[in-house]
Amino acid sequence: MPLDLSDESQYDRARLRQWARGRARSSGVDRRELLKLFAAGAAAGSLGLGAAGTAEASTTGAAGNAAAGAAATTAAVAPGTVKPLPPELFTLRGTNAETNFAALRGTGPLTPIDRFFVRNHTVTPRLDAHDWRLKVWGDALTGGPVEFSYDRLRALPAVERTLFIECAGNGRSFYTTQQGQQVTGTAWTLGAIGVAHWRGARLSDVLRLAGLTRRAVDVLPRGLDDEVVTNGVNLGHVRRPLPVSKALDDVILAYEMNGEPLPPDHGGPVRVVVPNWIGISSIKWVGDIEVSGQALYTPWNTDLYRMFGPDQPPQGSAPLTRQTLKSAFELEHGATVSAHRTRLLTGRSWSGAAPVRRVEVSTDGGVRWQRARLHDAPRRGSWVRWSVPWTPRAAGPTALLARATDATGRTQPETTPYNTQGYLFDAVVRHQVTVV
Ligand SMILES: Nc1nc2c(c(=O)[nH]1)N[C@H]1C(S)=C(S)[C@@H](COP(=O)(O)O)O[C@H]1N2
Ligand SMILES: [Mo]
Repeated sequence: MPLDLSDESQYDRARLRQWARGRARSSGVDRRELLKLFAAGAAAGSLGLGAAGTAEASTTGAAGNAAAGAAATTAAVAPGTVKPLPPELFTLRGTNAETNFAALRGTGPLTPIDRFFVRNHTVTPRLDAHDWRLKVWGDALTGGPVEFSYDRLRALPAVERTLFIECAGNGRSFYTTQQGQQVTGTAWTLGAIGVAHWRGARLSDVLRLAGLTRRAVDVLPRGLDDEVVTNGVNLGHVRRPLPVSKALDDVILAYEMNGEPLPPDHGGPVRVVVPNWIGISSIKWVGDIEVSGQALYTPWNTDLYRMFGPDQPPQGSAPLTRQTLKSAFELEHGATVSAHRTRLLTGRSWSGAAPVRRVEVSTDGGVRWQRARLHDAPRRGSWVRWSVPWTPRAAGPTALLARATDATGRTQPETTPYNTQGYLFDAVVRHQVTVV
């Protein structure tokens, strides 16, 4: 290997040098077009695709970004999903559907498919497993392309894991509502996460069968959903490179979710599942995987899914990888609760870094804290359910707060450092309720 790929910052610096010298390919998108997009974004005061842009930002024109709020134009965009999205279970945000946390109350550790959030850049494609092929190709293989049918993939040794998929922008709206900051992108509250039990083949097995060589640097899965067009520029199919180190470590090509064939909205017949990394890594409807001896660039690891802002390098942070630490109550925002009646407050906490170790809850706006009771054995990659009994006394508005600490020792902070696209929010959320 030319590089120590376990060192992500070294890896990224090497990529940036290649990019600057024009050696890295931008994989389908003309590099000058991409540079034009960056320039346009910078001129508009925010790097990256603006509110009318795409990816995390794409649907903001329709759903209203956090900054524009209710004043956003209401374009006629509705999620192009196959499954129904009833208002009790989901809040619609442009082409996306956010899980209502209150709808998880009483459900088990796995998110039922009927309430698992959907994040679509365009619309859910209908693909037939029998016609589906995965083509693995690229200059870091020993030979030409190798194809896998659905049956061939299912015949490989299967792995099963319970893992969350969480959008990098989950919690984004709180940059605005709690921190007073303007950010671009879909204004999620905390419901852009779901936990499922996945079954599939190891990506490492598929890559080895395809003739992976030691020259490999990047592995680029690409979706079969429509190409993404933003600001008149066609960005091509959704795709984001993985360093070969991660691709060989624990990545799954999943064909089952919660014991069912992978449903269309979640990438059926086959999607990538990248444990603990931001949702965009887990490419749905995967159709081909390029294995390259050079660093690869797409809009999803250059302009998007890096941190931009005053405290970041001009080209942005390194591409984002691991998810962060969060907690959410299984309760409507702005709920009304009765005084003098004891109720059980329930919620969930999770971390991309380590198992959750402790959850504390405050029912008085953050003055006093008590330990929540954990209902699951904490495991990395999943969440823990927790509860605390609460007897509200005084009538009036109050804020419920939940704060998790994970096994790295990290506790959710009071504020999250700003970045223009509102990624990786991890501060304690003030859940407003009214006692009557
Ligand atoms: N092909 C394809 N893969 C994709 C996407 C997409 O639009 N197209 N969205 C990504 C993003 S941003 C997220 S957060 C997750 C969402 O997965 P879900 O819709 O199953 O919840 O899928 C990722 N994979
Ligand atoms: Mo996402």
